[in-house]
Amino acid sequence: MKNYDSSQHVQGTSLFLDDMTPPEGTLVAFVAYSKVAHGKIEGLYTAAALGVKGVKAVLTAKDIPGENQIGGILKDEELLAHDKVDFIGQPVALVIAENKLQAAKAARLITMDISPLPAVFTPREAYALGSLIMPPKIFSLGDIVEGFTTADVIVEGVVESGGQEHLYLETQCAMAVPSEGGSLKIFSSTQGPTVVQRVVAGVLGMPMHKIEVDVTRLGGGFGGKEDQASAWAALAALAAWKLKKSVKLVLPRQEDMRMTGKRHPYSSDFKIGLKIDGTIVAFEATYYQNAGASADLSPAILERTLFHATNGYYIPNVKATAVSCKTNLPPNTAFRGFGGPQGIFVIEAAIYKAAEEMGIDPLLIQEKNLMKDGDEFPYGQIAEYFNLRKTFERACELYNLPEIKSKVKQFNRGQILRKKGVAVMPVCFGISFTTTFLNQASSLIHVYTDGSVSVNTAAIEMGQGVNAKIHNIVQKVLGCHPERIRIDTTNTSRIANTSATAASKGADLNGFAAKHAAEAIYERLKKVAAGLLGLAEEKNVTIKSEIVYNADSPTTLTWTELISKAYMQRVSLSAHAHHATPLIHYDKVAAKGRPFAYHVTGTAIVETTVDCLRGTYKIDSVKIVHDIGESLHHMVDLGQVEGALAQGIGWMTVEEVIYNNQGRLITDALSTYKVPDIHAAAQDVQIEFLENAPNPYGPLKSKAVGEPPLMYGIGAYFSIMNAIKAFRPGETFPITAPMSPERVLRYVCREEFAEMEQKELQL
Ligand code: MTE
Ligand code: LUZ
Ligand code: MOS
Repeated sequence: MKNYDSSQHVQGTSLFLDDMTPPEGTLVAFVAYSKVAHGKIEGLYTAAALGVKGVKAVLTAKDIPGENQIGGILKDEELLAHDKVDFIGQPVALVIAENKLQAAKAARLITMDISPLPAVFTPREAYALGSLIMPPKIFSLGDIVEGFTTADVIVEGVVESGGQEHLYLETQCAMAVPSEGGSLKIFSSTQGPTVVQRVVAGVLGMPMHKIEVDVTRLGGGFGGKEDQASAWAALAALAAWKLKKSVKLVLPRQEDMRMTGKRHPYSSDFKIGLKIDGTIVAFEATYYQNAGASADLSPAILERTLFHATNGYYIPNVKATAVSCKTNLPPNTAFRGFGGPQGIFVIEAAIYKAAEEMGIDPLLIQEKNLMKDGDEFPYGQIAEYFNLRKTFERACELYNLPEIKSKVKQFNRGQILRKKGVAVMPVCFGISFTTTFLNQASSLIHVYTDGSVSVNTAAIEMGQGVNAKIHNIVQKVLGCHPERIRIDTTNTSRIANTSATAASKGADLNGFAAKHAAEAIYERLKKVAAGLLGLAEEKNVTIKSEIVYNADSPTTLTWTELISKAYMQRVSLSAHAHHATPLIHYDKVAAKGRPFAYHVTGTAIVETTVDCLRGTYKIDSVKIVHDIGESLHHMVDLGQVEGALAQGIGWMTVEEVIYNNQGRLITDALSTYKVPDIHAAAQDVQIEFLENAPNPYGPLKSKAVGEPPLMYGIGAYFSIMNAIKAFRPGETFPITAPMSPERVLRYVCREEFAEMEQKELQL
């Protein structure tokens, strides 16, 4: 079984929040939300809802005892709108009833008088109106003006990338259980238990120590629950506090899709300058981020876009400007890659367009400019244990790129209506929270007198296998049998001040913390064992498979005896440890430093076939060489690379978040929002982990895995584009993602569509 909890999952015995048996008399909450994208609330009518059988209360902003505020980076987001609404789906009132049906019915009966205000939905419109989340941020290296004067070729263009729905299988949910003295225990489907604790404490005007947040596991988060789980927990908590009853809130799928933010759509301008030999001498880009109605994590996401403006290429002169634009849409939020994919898509598009202009293969430009160890990023960090070029060369050799390309050419010569494309996608992703202080974690380990072990950390299990990894680490250190070790729920009373499980740092940070705690206990056990064995010192004592060894010879002392003796000798069998990523620092004003512990790199080769009559396509194969350091768990890491790849292909090719001109989400169900299914997935996925690449900055020499492989999906975009260009030689196309079948059809049948549009206009 690949995961720590796989066998429970397949037996259906794993507990997700909505499966837990709620305390007797638990009430159910439903949210009433704005149907207008921007406007002033003139009236809010709740009488009809209160008349529904079983309804206990309807709560509004007026009922909040503390601050009506859930913003993290900026305090700009109300829990319940009090006089103005800023997007369709914004919570305005909360209905609490005995059961779901009553609550849902009552929520529908709440009506609002809202006088509309002008609304804006695209980032460039918002920018023109001066509607910004914060002032623009600029990154620069070298001299951009001077850089362009040395270029032989200069290409400019526009790149559009779309949003993406997280579509975690478990929708947003929380349950609040009141306890003694006004304190509350909150069960929440959150990646950030401390975020929830802080927000709930703020909303209720209580100290954080009265709020205990507990998380068993998530049915997926993908960033959507890094900052956006707190509203639902705070609403459940508000109701529980008010009514002195347990309250559960589970968003139905459609409401989750309507009310929560997604990956940020970006609209970007680029200008790239190159020497005739393909050397990039200057790169300039401006990113307009569609932040939605409040800041959420947008400023940090924007910053990560800047960090990834040059992907893994060395460019001596760079100017990257990023603008977070405030629009009347749900606040967009963290999504696997956190702004990195949006930045990487732009530089890859610039390289693609430059290659088109120069009449060469983009591969030549990519290859020419790949960074190597010792090169400097625009933000001042030096590449170390980088391996990007190694993965690139290895991928080209292992998968025989020249042969792949010649087969594609041959196929295209022999076919009229079907064309193949191939693209190479190098990826470089910085590992650490760019907000330096978040790079800390702690762990609390108890060994009980029977020899069983309980491990607590800040890590949230959301399917990514962080528990399996931490389990492996602790087992390796302690030397007991794996079955003895239990990873406990993530709980703010046991582990305080947690950073969200995000930025791919879950296993890194918590793995290190757990390792430190386990080592502290192990050192004490060695001392006890040395005493029991009559050895002068504990230096040569080890524990392997529950047997105590002296030097390399087994003794008769076993794990359970040792634990029991240690307890009798009054030696502590518990340890708490803290880990803070060493060496990292970042000066936000100078925009220089060493923000990342290290980088994850890799290269994918993506082959696709386009049906040029129908606009449909297939991802034939994705062949990857990926740097994982020394893997903490081979199966889990393979699963992460495959999953991230599927999600990246989805973002780039099939998934399309569409709002109408009133700001209403029209892709608010699985019938209208297409996610990659088995047909969209690559038919052949091959993954090799780079060999002999120990990473001294990761636990047990590993590298983080969660987010970086998503960006291999960008290769699918350019691969399909290449197939289209084989059908329409000599033509160029705008770079707009997703490359949906509809868009492919428009590209391959350009004249036909132009004609139809002309006819429609005449009608
Ligand atoms: N894998 C699964 N199955 N479910 C998820 O929700 N989230 C991704 C990634 N892989 C996710 C996942 C995201 S956005 C991140 S940041 C990392 O997992 C977080 O976990 P880690 O830091 O432990 O890798
Ligand atoms: N969250 C965050 C993240 O707060 N800072 C980050 O740098 C980050 N990176 C990726 C995903 N979540
Ligand atoms: Mo992941 S976007 O860092 O939760």
